[in-house]
Amino acid sequence: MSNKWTWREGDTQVVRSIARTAPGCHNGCGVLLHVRDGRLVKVQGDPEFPLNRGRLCPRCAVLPEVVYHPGRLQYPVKRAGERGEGKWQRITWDEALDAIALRLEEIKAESGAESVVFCQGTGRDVISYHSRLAYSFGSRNKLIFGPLHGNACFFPKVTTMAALFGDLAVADCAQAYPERYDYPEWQPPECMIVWGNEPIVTSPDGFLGQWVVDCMKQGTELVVVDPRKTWPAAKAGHWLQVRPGTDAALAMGMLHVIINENLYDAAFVEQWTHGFDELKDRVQAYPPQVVAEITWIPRQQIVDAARFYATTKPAAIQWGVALDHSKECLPTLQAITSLMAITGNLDVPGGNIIRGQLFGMGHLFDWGLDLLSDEQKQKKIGLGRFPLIDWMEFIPGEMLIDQMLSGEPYPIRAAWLQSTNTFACGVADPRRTYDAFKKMDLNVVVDLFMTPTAMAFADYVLPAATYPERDGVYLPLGGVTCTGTINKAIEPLGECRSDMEINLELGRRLNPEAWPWENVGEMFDAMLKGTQVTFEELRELGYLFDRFEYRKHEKGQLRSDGKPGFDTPTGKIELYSTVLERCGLDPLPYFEEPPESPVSTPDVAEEYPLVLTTGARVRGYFHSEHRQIPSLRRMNPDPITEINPQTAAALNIEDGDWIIVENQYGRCRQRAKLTEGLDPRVVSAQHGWWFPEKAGPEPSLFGAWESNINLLLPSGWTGKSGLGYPFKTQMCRVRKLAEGTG
Ligand SMILES: Nc1nc2c(c(=O)[nH]1)N[C@H]1C(S)=C(S)[C@@H](COP(=O)(O)OP(=O)(O)OC[C@H]3O[C@@H](n4cnc5c(=O)[nH]c(N)nc54)[C@H](O)[C@@H]3O)O[C@H]1N2
Ligand SMILES: Nc1nc2c(c(=O)[nH]1)N[C@H]1C(S)=C(S)[C@@H](COP(=O)(O)OP(=O)(O)OC[C@H]3O[C@@H](n4cnc5c(=O)[nH]c(N)nc54)[C@H](O)[C@@H]3O)O[C@H]1N2
Ligand SMILES: [Mo]
Repeated sequence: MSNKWTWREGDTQVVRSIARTAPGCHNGCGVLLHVRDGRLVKVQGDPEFPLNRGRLCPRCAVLPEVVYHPGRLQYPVKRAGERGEGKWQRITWDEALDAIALRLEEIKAESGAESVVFCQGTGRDVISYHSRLAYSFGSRNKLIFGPLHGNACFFPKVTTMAALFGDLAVADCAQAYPERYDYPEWQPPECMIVWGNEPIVTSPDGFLGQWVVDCMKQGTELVVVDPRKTWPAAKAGHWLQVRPGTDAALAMGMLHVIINENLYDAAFVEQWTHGFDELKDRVQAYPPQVVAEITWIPRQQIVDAARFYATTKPAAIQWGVALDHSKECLPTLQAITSLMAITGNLDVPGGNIIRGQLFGMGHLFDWGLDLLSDEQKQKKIGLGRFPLIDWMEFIPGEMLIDQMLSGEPYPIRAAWLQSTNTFACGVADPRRTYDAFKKMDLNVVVDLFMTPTAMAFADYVLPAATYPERDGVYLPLGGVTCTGTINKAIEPLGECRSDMEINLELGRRLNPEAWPWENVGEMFDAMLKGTQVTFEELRELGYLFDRFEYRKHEKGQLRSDGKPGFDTPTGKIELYSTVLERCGLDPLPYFEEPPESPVSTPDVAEEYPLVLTTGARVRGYFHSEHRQIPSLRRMNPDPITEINPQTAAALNIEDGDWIIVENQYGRCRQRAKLTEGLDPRVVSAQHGWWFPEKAGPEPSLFGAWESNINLLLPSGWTGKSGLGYPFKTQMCRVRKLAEGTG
């Protein structure tokens, strides 16, 4: 890099950093933080950071508005009235941490460490420290990465790929090299399927959507599978407008075409895959005509897209959370992985590249696991219930809520909620979650703002620092192999502290031996142990890319025994999965109707005729965050449900009308947005809505009961594998909200 990490420009100090959390984001984009008189005045994309090359999302660009928002929590508080009354007493950090540690120790002495659960929402920067806090306390009951229900964010993909080929693959946009598109061996995908994903808006799991646009400029043609006409869908050579929840059928139909028309890579299949004949037999049940009826996609479009993907080399698949958001998502992900494999697009330039050393992610989500005794490890909720995910260092959220309510097989008594707005966003069936957390003896929330979750449940609320207010280690999420430092640019507001500092301070009180570091700097050195640089050295370097190569499977770089092949029991990519078979699951992919749909429950569909997909992300918000940030709120002032004009007209709904979206589980209020880009039989509703401007105390909870689409999503629908949850496949009806009612 040309400059050091900080320098002066006139009256401005510029600090080079990596955008992570807080506030929420999945990624690490290089930023230049401009500071004048100790105040953050401007954020720019860092043109020299290889991943984003100077570009930023609007949420990053308005960072000063978040940092200096008058609603920021600035002091630790303790509940002074009843839970939900909104009465708080300011206390010092020492008082707060001492009291929390004492109470946690009491609960541990009475009921065991496992009776305390550590919750975190989607993959934010706090993951490693949160994990270590749980383990060092003695509890393996930990939720990280995503929604509380059903392991339905990113990790289903990690698990499926680990089972089928022992590693993690991502679409190759040259993100593995600092030279990026200039790296001589890289070539752009000629075809990219964007499947159940809107990368331009979401940049999910460390994959930046701008890379798709960069590739398009270099000739990549898109195939987009999405019920909504998104920007990539509008630009795609093939847009497959799938019925929500039927992606597995589509993938099976594409496999049918590719296999029966001999468009697969026969040499690759022969040498590197296991179970092709069984897969071939299985896909015979999915001829394009049958799949067209299931998915609502015209037959010829399915055939054309399958042929295009199979005959265009190289071809990549970039997939999103919509595929995880069905009841049993494993077979969908399995069928799509099979598409990558039989076309020979895995581990090659411009295809889906394999990260290598999947378990190198270690520190990210299991830091400190070695601190747990074997006995405590065995007490993890759900162990043995879903054998495929036993190795995952998080618990099935659904089972947690059950256990919080029932106390069986052992009581859950306290929750540490760090970086999750569980109640307003992360769960299906918020009523049940509300009851469960109200039962706890102790709830601690660490957040930036007073959220509905903090208001409803917290006994203590601790104020977290945003990323410009602190140092940190950037560990990549997903397939990127670049590490760097987050560099503090300004002093924290009030008494805010970084999550890292909070966990170090509390950890020290609970288990000093597990937190031997004098300060966070020493702790970061320990985090970076595997990289052979210290935190300060890395800060000077700016970033560090792992060595990355293509065709690792040919060179024996994917298996611990050093032999060519893949890290699976057969040494090959398992189209027929022996791992799933051993777990009591179907070894081959298949399609299953969503639990409620016009096909599986025609009686429900009679009353609630519209298919409801929820939570398609919007640019200005990260889940339930940012509703209080004026320039972001202006981009999307109200909760939106998208409806086809034809459907709306029949219901006398006009663009901008307030409507009720409802089904047998619940209802909420959103605003209609009419769009031709949606099938008349489908509606798409935003998630994560609450209103920071409304009253906080119960019963309002910042209006979190009013427009919360998750009230329409039932609990109890985890599938056999434990992967997936039907966030995107419900049924509903909509009606116009009469003036003055609600
Ligand atoms: N209906 C529906 N529901 C969904 C989804 C959907 O598609 N449809 N998607 C689901 C998915 S995939 C996910 S991942 C979950 C996400 O669910 P959550 O992760 O619970 O998302 P948020 O509601 O944004 O909660 C994050 C909270 O943490 C705070 N925060 C942000 N960054 C930090 C930080 O670094 N430190 C601390 N201490 N606090 C921080 C924010 O202010 C916010 O209050 O939602 C799920 N819910
Ligand atoms: N701006 C912003 N970015 C975010 C987030 C955020 O809240 N805001 N959240 C982060 C998190 S935790 C996650 S998990 C990622 C998720 O990011 P994405 O994977 O992009 O997920 P979504 O936006 O939920 O949905 C992507 C697309 O899937 C489509 N879709 C809906 N139902 C179906 C279906 O059944 N099948 C198919 N094929 N497509 C369907 C939607 O119309 C949408 O266009 O984004 C991350 N990035
Ligand atoms: Mo997520």
